[in-house]
Amino acid sequence: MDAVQKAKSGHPGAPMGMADIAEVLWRDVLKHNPSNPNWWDRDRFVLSNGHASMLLYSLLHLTGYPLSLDDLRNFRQFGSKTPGHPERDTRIGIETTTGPLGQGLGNAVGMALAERALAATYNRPGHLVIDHRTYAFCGDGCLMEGISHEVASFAGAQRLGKLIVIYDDNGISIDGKVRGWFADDTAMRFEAYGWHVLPRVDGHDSGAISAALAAATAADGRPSLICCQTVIGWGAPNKQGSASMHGEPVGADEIAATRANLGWTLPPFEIPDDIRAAWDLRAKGERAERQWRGQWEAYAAAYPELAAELARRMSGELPDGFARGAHAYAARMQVDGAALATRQSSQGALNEFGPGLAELIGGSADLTPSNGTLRKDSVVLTPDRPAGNYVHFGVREFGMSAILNGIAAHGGFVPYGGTFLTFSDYARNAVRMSALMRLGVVYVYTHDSIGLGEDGPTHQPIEHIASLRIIPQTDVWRPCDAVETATAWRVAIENRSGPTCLVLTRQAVAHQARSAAQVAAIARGGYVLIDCGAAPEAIVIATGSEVGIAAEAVRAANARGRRVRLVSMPSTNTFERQDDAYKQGVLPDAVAARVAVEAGVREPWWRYVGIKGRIVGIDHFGESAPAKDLFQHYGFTAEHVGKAVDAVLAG
Ligand SMILES: Cc1ncc(C[n+]2csc(CCOP(=O)(O)OP(=O)(O)O)c2C)c(N)n1
Ligand SMILES: [Mg+2]
Repeated sequence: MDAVQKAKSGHPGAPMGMADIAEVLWRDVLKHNPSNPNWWDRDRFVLSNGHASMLLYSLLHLTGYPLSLDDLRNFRQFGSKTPGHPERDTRIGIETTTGPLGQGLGNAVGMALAERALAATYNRPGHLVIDHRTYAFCGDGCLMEGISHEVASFAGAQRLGKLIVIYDDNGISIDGKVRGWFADDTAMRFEAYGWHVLPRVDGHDSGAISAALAAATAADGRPSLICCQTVIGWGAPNKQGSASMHGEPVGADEIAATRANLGWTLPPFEIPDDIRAAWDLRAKGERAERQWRGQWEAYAAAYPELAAELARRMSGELPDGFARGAHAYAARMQVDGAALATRQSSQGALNEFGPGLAELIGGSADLTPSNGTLRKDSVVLTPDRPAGNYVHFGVREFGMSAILNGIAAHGGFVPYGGTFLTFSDYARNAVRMSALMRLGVVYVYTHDSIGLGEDGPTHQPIEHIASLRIIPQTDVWRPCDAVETATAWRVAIENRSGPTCLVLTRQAVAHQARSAAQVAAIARGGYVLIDCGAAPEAIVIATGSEVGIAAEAVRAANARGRRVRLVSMPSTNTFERQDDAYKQGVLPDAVAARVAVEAGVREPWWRYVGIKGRIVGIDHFGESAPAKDLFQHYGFTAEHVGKAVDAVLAG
């Protein structure tokens, strides 16, 4: 209340309304060590209703995490550790970034899935080195969001028994009393998903909350939903229960009235010693972790190899030799010279890398055969096979992506998930959250252009590649053959600080000849694929399935005595990070005659071709027809690219 007032912005209502619940959960139930927020076997806590951030910050401060009173005073200020919505920072106990309502629930489902998979893989009889729960708070908003259906339905089917969600059932959202727009029977809804539901718990009665949490933690393999009836802004005598408590400072008069009502006589940001002592959980947390360390040492002595692998995975290090093996694989693909669809090459790379990467967990949103996401070493993860490494996410692109974020945030995994590129925007905000949190999630997006053919414009991405490229801290790769695909997968797996989108074809593509140096240059995002001996007169830049077409055009022009260079540019984001000398070496300023070729909107390419350049792209929707006919009709042919080259050469 005081921090929101000081910031003159924020959301006091949910923190005040959920304070009684939080007190019981954080002080009595949650297994955590404020002195070591990164202890692997801590319970995970997700504040899905992220607007209640001040509740989380208060809990972290009071229980002894490195978050000071000054940090609380600096709520919502530039550079503070207490931004408007919680931003993932495991040094201070914030497990995931929340605020976009509903996604926190998806993250929590991913964390619970990750915990169960690790426990099933590494625990041994008498050695429960992975044994924690995932708790999430959510509000009406989270449960109105469609994604809550996706992930709750999935969690029910997966029987994620160590997931406990606490619903802040206060009947209020921003527009007022929710009854007019949210009249679900939430308890029945979650029962229908196969959850263990504890309905109508008084969220201001510590005994009732305690009993509900005890029942939830004792549950029988079903995830639990505790529906807590609360009053938003609890304690503010004139404003509690009203929507005005949601997102406005309480106001000086009402704050004074609240102090009087609660019998709180101290000024803002003053915490009496006895209360501080009662909340300080450092000693308790250290004891809990110490006990766990004892178990860990016994485990490591009994199972040294398992312990080493688990420790490596939790540290985020890839196995020794991964890079070496992956480079050798790309070299082998160069020699093989197979002309496959890049989605098939992607599956080949997964088959190659999977067996040596215990952390590689993946799946698809019900497009497994199309996405090529299943590997030779895949074992389908089910409640009966919880140590599996392949997840059927069902037709839930957004849910899948938020779950992948949760798996990545939990630690111990390199997660990937597939769908058609055109449905990436069903999931888009979760991709954005991967980027914002710098989570190394790999998105496998197949059927990447009108080249998918007969399924027609609903399924043919046009603007998607461009729109993914502009998400900050996100790498998009659109490889042109098996060699570029192998490299793209390697760098995606190596990239543990942001998402990678692999954009792959449905249809077969040509194999490109390369020297060893060219194979090595792929990882720079853009490189000279075909050169012309002397200084080029023109440069063609192409990606993915259009590289083969552009190569034909460039070869034809050079055979006629022109000097045209072909640059393959599988990842513009990666190319942009190269030093100027490298970029100039590939795309010298002196060569202004340029053509770009990509079966997507032309927008991203102006920066590379300049206003006098030409772009062979597609700025309108496609049509249902065989891919060959569409490519012909819309100008993705060597002949048409050749004409564009002639045009730029003619100035
Ligand atoms: C995806 C998304 N849409 C909209 C918002 C804006 N928003 C923030 S809180 C909120 C209402 C939430 O209601 P509820 O969860 O009941 O929170 P309470 O008012 O009870 O704290 C809305 C619409 C958001 N944060 N995320
Ligand atoms: Mg509400």
